[in-house]
Amino acid sequence: MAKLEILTYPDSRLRQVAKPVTEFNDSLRILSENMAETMYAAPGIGLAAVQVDVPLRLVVMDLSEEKDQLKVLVNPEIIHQEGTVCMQEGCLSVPEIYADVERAEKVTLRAQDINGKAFEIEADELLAVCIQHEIDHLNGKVFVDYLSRMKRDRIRKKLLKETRLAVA
Ligand code: GNR
Ligand code: NI
Repeated sequence: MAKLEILTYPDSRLRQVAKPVTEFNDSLRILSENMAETMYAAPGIGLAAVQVDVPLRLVVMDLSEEKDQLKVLVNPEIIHQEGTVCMQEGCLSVPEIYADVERAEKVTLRAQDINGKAFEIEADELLAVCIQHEIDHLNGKVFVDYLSRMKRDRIRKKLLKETRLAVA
């Protein structure tokens, strides 16, 4: 297993629109294992392949307390949604920034597992929010896109400055 580098906003590679996974092979398995290791180490509750610069429709997630319930979502799609909620979100690609975002309250997700077998999940609360947050990443979208231009600009400048300091 290997830990992967997580891209930081405003890296333009976070804007990649991920392509559907068509081959359920060992390289997909290895990628999902490495993404899980990266997510657990961060630590985070979800990670989309676009965040590690792999433009494929692949997400790992684990919202369990014990961190022993990994979900691998391949080609995830929301097939039903209802209601609205506002929840404070964070993102491993936007370190140490938290802001309220409005999302659907309940979603039905259709996805494939690591072997290509289709399944559905009905989700609410944090799981529903996390699913929408991860699918946004697969479409090149980051949660700060929902904030005002002023807030987004402030976040962009802060993170650019931190990245420059890290490189120097
Ligand atoms: O670890 C994460 N926590 C989180 C909290 C509230 C709403 C969404 C998230 S997802 C985030 C990990 C991440 O950046 N996934 O893309
Ligand atoms: Ni994120």
